[in-house]
Amino acid sequence: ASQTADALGKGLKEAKDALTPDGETIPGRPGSEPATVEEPTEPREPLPPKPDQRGAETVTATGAATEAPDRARAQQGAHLTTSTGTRLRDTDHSLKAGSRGPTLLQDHHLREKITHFDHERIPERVVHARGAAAHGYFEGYGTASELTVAKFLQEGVRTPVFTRFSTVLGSRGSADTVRDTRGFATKFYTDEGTFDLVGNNMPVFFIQDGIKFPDVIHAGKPHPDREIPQAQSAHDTFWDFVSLHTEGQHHALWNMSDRGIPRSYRMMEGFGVHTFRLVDAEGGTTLVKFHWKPVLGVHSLDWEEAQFINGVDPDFHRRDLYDAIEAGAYPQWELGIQVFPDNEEQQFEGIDLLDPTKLVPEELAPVQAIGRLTLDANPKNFFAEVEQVAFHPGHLPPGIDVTNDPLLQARLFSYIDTQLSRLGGPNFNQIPINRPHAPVNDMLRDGFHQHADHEGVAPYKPNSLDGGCPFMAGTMEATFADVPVRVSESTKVRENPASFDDHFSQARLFWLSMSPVEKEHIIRAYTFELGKCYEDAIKQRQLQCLANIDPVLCQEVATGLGLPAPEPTEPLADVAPSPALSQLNGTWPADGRMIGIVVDDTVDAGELQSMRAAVFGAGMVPLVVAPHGGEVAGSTVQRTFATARSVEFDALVLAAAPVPAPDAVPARDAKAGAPGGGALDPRVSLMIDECWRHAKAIGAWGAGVAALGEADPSAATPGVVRGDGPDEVFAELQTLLGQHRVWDRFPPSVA
Ligand code: HDD
Repeated sequence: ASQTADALGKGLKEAKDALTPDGETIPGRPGSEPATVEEPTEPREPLPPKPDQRGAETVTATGAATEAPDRARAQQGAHLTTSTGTRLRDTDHSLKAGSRGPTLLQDHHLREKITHFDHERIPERVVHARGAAAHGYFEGYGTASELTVAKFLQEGVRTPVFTRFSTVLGSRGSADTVRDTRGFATKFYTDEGTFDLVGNNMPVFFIQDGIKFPDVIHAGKPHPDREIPQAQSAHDTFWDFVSLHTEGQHHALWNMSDRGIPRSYRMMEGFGVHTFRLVDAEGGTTLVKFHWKPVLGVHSLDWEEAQFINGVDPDFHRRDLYDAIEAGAYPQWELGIQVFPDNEEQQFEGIDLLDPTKLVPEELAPVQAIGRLTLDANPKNFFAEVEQVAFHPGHLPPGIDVTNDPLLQARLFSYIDTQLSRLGGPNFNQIPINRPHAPVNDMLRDGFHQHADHEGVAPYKPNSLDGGCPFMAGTMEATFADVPVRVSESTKVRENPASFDDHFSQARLFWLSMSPVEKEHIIRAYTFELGKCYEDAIKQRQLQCLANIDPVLCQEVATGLGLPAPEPTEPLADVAPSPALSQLNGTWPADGRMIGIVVDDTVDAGELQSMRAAVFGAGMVPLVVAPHGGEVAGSTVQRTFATARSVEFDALVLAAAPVPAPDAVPARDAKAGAPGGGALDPRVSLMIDECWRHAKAIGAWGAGVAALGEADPSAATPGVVRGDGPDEVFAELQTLLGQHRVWDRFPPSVA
């Protein structure tokens, strides 16, 4: 409690530092000194990383041994040097023939500095270009031990990991909260070789065969002539493709649902999508689908809110992940598997397990937890780690294998190939973030960016000159062994099995599984996206697809577009809903949520302290929002009315009803003469209005109740809490936050 109280007196940064799960204060950055205005002039060693950061593990290029920590550091010594270690006296002036003369070609430092800068950028990923990542660890529960020999899944085994989250369509500099699928890729540095689980936050994909990947991505990316729109599917080429290529309809429906706009990377599910094969100690096999279940639950933004955020804070998800980890609110997921028998049909309850446009409802095959992922450290260097990390679905440890899913098969080719141009050659697994933690002896040699200094003369097998080394593993040792799966068909064909022709039944299953609120959001999303298309023919073709999914969905979207709703062209599938697909089915921890507290200079210091203490005590972050910076009632102000926007907060608390000071703020902030202009500062009424529209909990006590009265005359509005004091108000807000949003504020228009 005293640590919390201490933290209350400090700014946001320090306050967050205090928010470790066990309540301990994180010490300041070791070796750092308080920031000074002057640039230090005395040479000194580089500062170590901040406490919340950790770089790639310092194993050697071949993973064989650990380097001495000092040798592994990128910056050494106190002095500026050339890249070859010669100390420099001046880096501000090029070498010239006289102070007004031309620059001399012999200035090596100038040329080295500029040349390196000119080549600082590498090609961004062709998909998933924008992302954020964190280090952490995975602990196996041992519950999968009977199904797989994979050691990292055994009970209590702890494996370092690096997880990168991403959007799919946008460029590296695009915004975080666009409507899109999110990548969820985890690199497990296991003792038996690296395992990459390269999944998404949706369990199905747009295409059934990887040969169509360039088609779907060309359709989703900006138009090739003007390169707009950026990072979104709300345009003609995307809807042209998915309305013609109807196997994409199920995934498109997931994108139009709230899953397309997650509240946070920390609050997303992850899916391996494909069916994988586990191999046990006797060589027996089982088919599985991987699931990541977030401890914080699955939550989403409101679409209008997501659009605002793209302008107000395009780095919203990246910031949220880094801030939470820095504050000690470490995000966690459980890894789970759905288990199916590995028989010749590769079907389960009539669902084709090799078709990546299909999911298996959890009601038919429950997700069984097999381990836990914790992300507990931020990257030290974004480029070195997040940009250069290279995942590959074929990076598999003993005990996990692929299936014949034709999408997965094409991926097995694509991911090495793309790194050749993105990371500039075949040695990308020697980049520190990609280095395996298992010993490596691979007989791969030379090539661009070779960092390993290989010994011996015989990188071939068989050899006698290097004593026969490296040797093949014996039958009793853990190796990656190809499962002798019978290949059922031996004729070469370019075709899919007939079961792949069902494109609508699971889209209907997803639709029917949604709650009324979620259905309404889906209708709005389609109406928005198709409303952004120019071609009526494309809108009509997509409406035809919606008719084959559900007539209500089709009719509602058609009404919004002002177009007739077509009749279905095939019978509606008779499917049972899967309640597990709905996000609105429980209460969840609210760790790391942001609570905006609106104050002014009239606020009671003790009450404000109580509210902040209550928010901290619940593992959330209070942000004091005031008319001016500095301090109010002894508390540091984290946001002013000029810098705060409602979208940053999960709930808003009013401790005051700030009145505009006509002389102190520009006329339009004083709302003077505006229609309906009142006594409340218009920036505060906007915050309240937006929080209300976005179904966020709003609380007020004391003078703050008057602010609510003006913006929301209906005392009965759900999720609007009026109380006598801060504790009472916060207790109710906490309950509301457990359900994420107050959706019952707006009765949905569909059943
Ligand atoms: Fe892919 C990146 C996920 C199908 C080709 N993909 C990439 C990333 C994720 C996924 C999360 C980013 C990894 C990172 O953070 O670096 N991709 C998927 C999922 C798919 C899928 C879940 C279907 C189930 N992908 C897919 C196909 C192909 C590719 C069918 C090609 C045939 N994907 C790539 C790529 C990328 C990539 C071009 C771009 C950058 C990279 O690989 O390293 O190779």
